[in-house]
This record gives sequence, structure tokens and C-alpha cells, in this order.
Amino acid sequence: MSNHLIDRLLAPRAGSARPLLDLPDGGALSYGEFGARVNQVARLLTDRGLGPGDRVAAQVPKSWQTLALYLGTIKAGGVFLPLNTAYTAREVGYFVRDAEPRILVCDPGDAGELEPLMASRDADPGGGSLLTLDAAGRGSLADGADTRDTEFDAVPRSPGDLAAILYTSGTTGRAKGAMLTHDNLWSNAEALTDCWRFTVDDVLLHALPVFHTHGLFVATNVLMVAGGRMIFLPGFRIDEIIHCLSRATSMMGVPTFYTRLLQDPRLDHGLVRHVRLFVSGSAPLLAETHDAFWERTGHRILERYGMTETGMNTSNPYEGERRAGTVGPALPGVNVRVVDEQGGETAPAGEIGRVEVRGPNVFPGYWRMPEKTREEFTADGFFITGDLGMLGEDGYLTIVGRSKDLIISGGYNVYPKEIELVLDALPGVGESAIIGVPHPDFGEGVVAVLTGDAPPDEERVRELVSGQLARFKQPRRVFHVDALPRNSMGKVQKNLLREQYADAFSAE
Ligand code: MLC
Ligand code: AMP
Repeated sequence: MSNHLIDRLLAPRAGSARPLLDLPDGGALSYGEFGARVNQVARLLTDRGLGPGDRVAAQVPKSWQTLALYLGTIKAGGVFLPLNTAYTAREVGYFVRDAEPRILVCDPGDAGELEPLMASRDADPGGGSLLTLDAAGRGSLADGADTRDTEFDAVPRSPGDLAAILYTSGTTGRAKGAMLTHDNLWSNAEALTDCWRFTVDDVLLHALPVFHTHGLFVATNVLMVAGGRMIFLPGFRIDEIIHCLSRATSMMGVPTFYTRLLQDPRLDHGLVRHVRLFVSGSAPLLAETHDAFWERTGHRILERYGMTETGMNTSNPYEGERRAGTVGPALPGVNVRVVDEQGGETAPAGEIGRVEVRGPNVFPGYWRMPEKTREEFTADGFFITGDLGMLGEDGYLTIVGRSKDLIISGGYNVYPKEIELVLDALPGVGESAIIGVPHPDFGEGVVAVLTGDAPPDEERVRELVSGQLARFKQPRRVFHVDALPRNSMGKVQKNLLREQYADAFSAE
């Protein structure tokens, strides 16, 4: 038996001198050098007791070593569990208790705070291991790997075995671990490489974080399947992006990347003359952004639609019409349907309903949550995405909204329930409602509406929640009201609040 993902993603270029990564310090790394590092990491993890199916959780800054940790984990038979670097220790604590990783890798600066989490792991009397990795790719993980053998025989894993767990918060406020198999990742990477025509000649500008589906699986896997190279940046800094765009052939980003680029006078046809493809996803791209980008650069941004649980589901075509405001037809092998909101019949073309997906890209379920998993699948095996959309006669999907209470801020998901639970417990707060309203940079911004005797003001709210919630989840505006508007069933009417506070960020 082989290691399904590694054999397809890495093995074809093992030992190759072809360039894979252009690094921020001016250095570069070939497929062969990267593959050797993956082997060293796999060896180190195995020496630390990692067995098939064991989890490796990582809350580390973006560096090429993070990618080696991702693939080293999977090559060693483990399950990679990347965590947003913005999460607080309290948030990480939940993931560690829930996923019971054998190994946790963190920034050296966070080790003191996170060490007790691993030491007190219930299921493992000996405790798990804590390793460190910093933004420069140094730390005990790197030191330990440096001395290891550069050869490693991949631990056999079949298509249905787990390769990764990615947590997504939920409408109940409790985060769920989406389990992704080797074949979920492989089938999606293969389909996208083909649909988007990635080849060995591609130079992908990679400025996304690598703890989410978009930056880790879509961007990295696709590029590696094609055998191309990446300009690997730690994040989105406009001067660096402008500088690197002149030698890129492709970029993948969230809509904020494109609105920020449009604000820069240096963006023009000449700057992007070598680029063949701009891809957008993770949040809705406004048709006006699509049109403005076309006017400035001559490029029609290709918008696609996906999610953590499913990878990518639909994509506008590479050749053919890239229609602004739509996310294109289903990818080959993926079945996308729209059913009426009660979950009954398939909705006729042009009618709004629930978007449901089935295919090799769709995850098998949530980690240790069989009940929740059952609720989110239909009897015939479709995953209920929580998005509302409509299909055109020609199969193009338009996402028109969400049935789940979710805010997407700069491509990060924020689940109101999770924040409301924290705010409701603050002194002076009666109850709270969290809403998302238009934000010029992040698409949606987080607003809190509070009731109570003496609810805290904006600054105080930020202070009170800072140890509990990652910064991107914290309300950027706080309003006080006597009572929250409710319908006859007692449900808070968030649509009314969204209308009332629609201009909360208009001055930014
Ligand atoms: C940073 N901040 C945010 C934020 N990102 N606040 C709200 N929403 C965000 N997304 C806050 C910081 O805490 C800080 O607050 C201030 O904004 C500036 O921080 P920064 O670090 O300078 O921001 P920046 O690096 O410019 O980040 C913005 C960004 C980044 C948009 C470039 O958030 C980003 O890369 N987003 C991409 C997310 C992504 O990859 N999503 C894919 C999910 S996968 P303060 O107050 O302390 O100054 C998925 C499936 C699919 O959804 O379909 O792809
Ligand atoms: P996540 O849980 O982070 O994977 O976020 C997935 C959600 O992002 C989807 O369910 C959609 O609501 C949203 N999303 C992703 N891509 C798009 C897109 N192109 N247009 C609109 N919404 C999108």
C-alpha cells in the first residue's frame, strides 16, 4: 500500500532540482531540497512517537518549514491540524482537548503558555510533545529535524484515511473539526490543476495564510501537482505584492487582496503583464471589484466557491465566460444542487434555495461528532453547505446569502454565537447580538449590539475579550440599545440590526 497523497503530490518530483519556493530572504528551495526536509520532519515526528492517525497540531507563523511540517506529518502517517496564529491560548486549549494531538508545534514565544496544555492531556498519561517553530523557521522542530536522515519511507495510507483536520466554528458556538481524507485533498487538487491550467511554468504569488483550505490546500497543493514554483510571502503587504507581481504568472487571494490592489495607483496592465490568472474566493467578490479590476488590468478575476468541509465545489471557467457575481459551474466530478429551503425538491433554475454538494472532495464528517455530521448531510449523501444560492440554466451558481449565521471578515469566518456567548458573560451586559455589516477593507466587519444596566463601551469590550477571542473575531464597533428587536417567536431580528448599523464602517 502507498501513501495516497504523498505519492501523488511529492514523489513525482523527489530529488528534483526544479525550483519550488522563492523565499522572502532572497533564498530559494528546490523540490528535492524541500522533499529532503519533509523526510527529516517525518523522521523527527516518528521518533517523537507519532503513529498512523495521530494528530499534529500547529500554531506557527508562515514559513516554508510550516509546509514541510504539513507534508512531513502526512508522510509519517499523521493528521495535520493547522491553527490560526491569531487564536488565543484559550482557543488553542479547546482544540488540544478536543483533538488530542500527539504533538503540538507553536511559536517559541507561546511555548510557556501552551506547555501545560500538552502536559495535561487526559488521553496520554505521558503527555504529548511540544515543539517550536518561529517565523524564520527556527526552533526545536527545525533543530531536531536538522540532524535527521533525509530519507524516509512514507507510511502507507489509503485514500479514505485522514490527512488533516481543520476546525470551523459553528452556529452553536462550539468549533467542529472537519476531517479531510487523503483523497479529499488529492481529488480536489487534481481537478483544480487541470481546470485552471497550472503547469511547470507557473510562478504563483502566495501571500495567503497556510492554516486554511485556501492557502494550504488550494494554493500549495495545486502548485505542487503542477510542478511550478511559488513566491512565498509571509502575508499580504502591498509594496511586496506589487514588487513580486511583475514576475508572477498567477495569484490566489481573498477579495480584500483585490480591493487593496485596486487602491494602489501602481496596479496597471504593465505590472501584471506576465500574469495569466487571478483567482478569488473564500468570500463574495463584488461585481464592481471584478469590473474595476478588468478595466485596470485587462484581467477577469476567476471566482470560485468552496469551504473547509468540501474544498472547492465550483469555479468560473478558465476558457469561457467568467461571470461577475457568480461562482461558475460545478467542478468535474462534483455534484452541486440547489433545493428549496425546506430541504424538499430541487429548485427550478433561477430560484433561490439551499446549496448542497456531493463528490470526492466532500469530507466524511466532523471529528467525534457523529450526531452533528448526520444533521449536515442529506439521506442521499449531499452535504448541506449553509449557503443559499441559485443555479442558472447553464449551470452557473450564484451565492446569494447564507442560512447559517456567519460573518466573513477578510476571508476569516466569524461565528456570531461564539462571540455572543463571551459577551453575554461580561459584567453589565444583559444580552448581545453580533452582526456583520459592510466593511470597505474586510468585506464584512463585526459589530456588537448590547443591552444591560451598564454595558461596556467599545474599548472596554476589547479589553475584556482580548484573552478570550482572536483579534479578528472581536467587535470593531459596539452599540448599546434598550432591547434587541425580536420576532413573534422570540428570535433576534438580525436583519433589522444589519439595516440599522449598515453604515457603521462607512467612515473607514
Ligand atoms: C487582520 N485583522 C483582521 C483580519 N485580518 N480583522 C478582521 N478580519 C480579518 N480578516 C486585524 C488584525 O487583528 C489587526 O487588528 C488589523 O486587522 C491589522 O492586522 P494585519 O495583520 O496588518 O492585517 P493584514 O495582514 O493586512 O490581514 C488582512 C488580510 C488577512 C485580509 C490580508 O486577514 C488575510 O490574509 N486573510 C485571508 C484569510 C484566508 O486565507 N481565508 C481563507 C479561509 S478558507 P488591530 O486592531 O490589532 O490593528 C475558506 C474556504 C475557501 O474560506 O473557499 O477558500
Ligand atoms: P470556511 O468555513 O472558512 O471554509 O468558509 C466557507 C464559506 O465561505 C462558504 O460556505 C461560503 O459562505 C463562503 N465562500 C467561499 N467562497 C465564496 C465565494 N466565492 N462567494 C461567496 N461566498 C464564498
